[in-house]
Amino acid sequence: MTSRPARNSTTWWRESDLRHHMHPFTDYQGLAEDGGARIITAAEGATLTDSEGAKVLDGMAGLWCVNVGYGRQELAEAAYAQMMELPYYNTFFKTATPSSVELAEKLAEITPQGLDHVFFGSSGSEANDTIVRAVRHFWNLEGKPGKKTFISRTYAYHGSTMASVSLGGMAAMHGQADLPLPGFVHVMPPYWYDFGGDLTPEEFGLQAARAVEDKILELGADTVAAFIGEPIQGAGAVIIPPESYWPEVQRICAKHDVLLIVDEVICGFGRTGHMFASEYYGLKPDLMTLAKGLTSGYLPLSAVMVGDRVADTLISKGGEFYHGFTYSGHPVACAVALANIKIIEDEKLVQRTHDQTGPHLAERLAELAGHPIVGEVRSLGLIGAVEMVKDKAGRGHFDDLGATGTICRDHCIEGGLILRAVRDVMVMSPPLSITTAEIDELMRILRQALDRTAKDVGMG
Ligand code: PXG
Repeated sequence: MTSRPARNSTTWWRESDLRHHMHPFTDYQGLAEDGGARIITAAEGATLTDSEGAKVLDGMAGLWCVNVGYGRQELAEAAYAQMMELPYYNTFFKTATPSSVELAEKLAEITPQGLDHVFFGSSGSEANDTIVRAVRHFWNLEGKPGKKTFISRTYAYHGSTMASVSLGGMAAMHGQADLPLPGFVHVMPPYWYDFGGDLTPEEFGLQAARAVEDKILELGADTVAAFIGEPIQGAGAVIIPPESYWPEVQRICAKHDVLLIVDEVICGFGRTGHMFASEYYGLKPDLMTLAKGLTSGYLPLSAVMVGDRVADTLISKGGEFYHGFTYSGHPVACAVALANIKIIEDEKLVQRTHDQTGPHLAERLAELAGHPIVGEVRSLGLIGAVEMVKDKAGRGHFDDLGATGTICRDHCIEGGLILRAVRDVMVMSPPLSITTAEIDELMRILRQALDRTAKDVGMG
């Protein structure tokens, strides 16, 4: 009989994890070959601790979500108090709970004007599925049942359920399940670095927006339900559109009576130095997706903000909306969201990101722009990216796209920093509570990782 390692030791967790746990977005054989998962046991501020006591700076705020940072007692207390009072009740069958009501009102207050109704779920994916259901129902009620197709973009990420992954523009995800579903199409993203050629960013922004109009005209506006976009494409590698892009997309959607859905799952709750990126880009969405920073990831919760036009029709003509989740409006998650928004407001985290930490990150990133392996740096607020390339002058990628990103990510981890690599782009999205000294530390480790990566690929 083989003896098993002591329970609750690193080896036991790793072995047991490999035996039973199927992780998201994971190559299971690869994980086993690497000796299993790193076990994260604790966190405070922007720093994680693993089961061997190693400290690591979390440059990703978990998965783009822990906006207020780890270790917030207020959030634990809000959850505890709500659990003692009422741990669960549903919002089906003409019932509500005080925290779900209060949160709906708060979200109507802080989101852009005209978004006054909320539908709750537990994840960004559920929220985007809800939007697909609501929008199709809306056009049926409007007497335009032909308007069913959703236009999105290559490299978009809107979730992992069948409808939300169809909205997304990730080829690898589509490939594994014969997706996208019918009725979901994709156009070029506003990614100047890759697709802009000789155009200026502003010229290219207009061209990328016109790709939306071309698609509407190709399909016929009477078949197009909505356009969906993240203000800044996060998981796509922090694609920050040229300033000309969003006003033109907004104009095109209005002209063809195509609903505009803005997915603020990553950008919302201060990430860009604005409470919502829609404020920065002057967007007036018909629907908005919220999750992640809504609770800073302390509990799962998402919200669809439904604009007046869609809400009025659903309410006045819709009858029963046959849609919902057991945990829609979960009272504990809503109580935590309220406490989380209070922290963001009380500590002026949005303003701090806008005035202090965001500009500091941008300045420090700019210092990396001259590095031989760096093609471009980009950021807005506390979301940023470093694009690594083989040919700096020609904006030319490495042949084995993604390999250099993996090397650099591993060097970051060795140095004590967690960043994500998307293709060969190092992306970052630290907690909004990060200090400028911690940003300096992040940059020190990243620069060292870039130096080592450049050497590894023969460019150092
Ligand atoms: N919309 C956007 C813009 C997202 O970034 C979702 C929707 C889906 O949310 P849920 O809660 O269903 O995961 C997301 C999620 C990555 C990564 O590797 C990004 C996300 C999720 C998982 C991994 O960058 N974003």
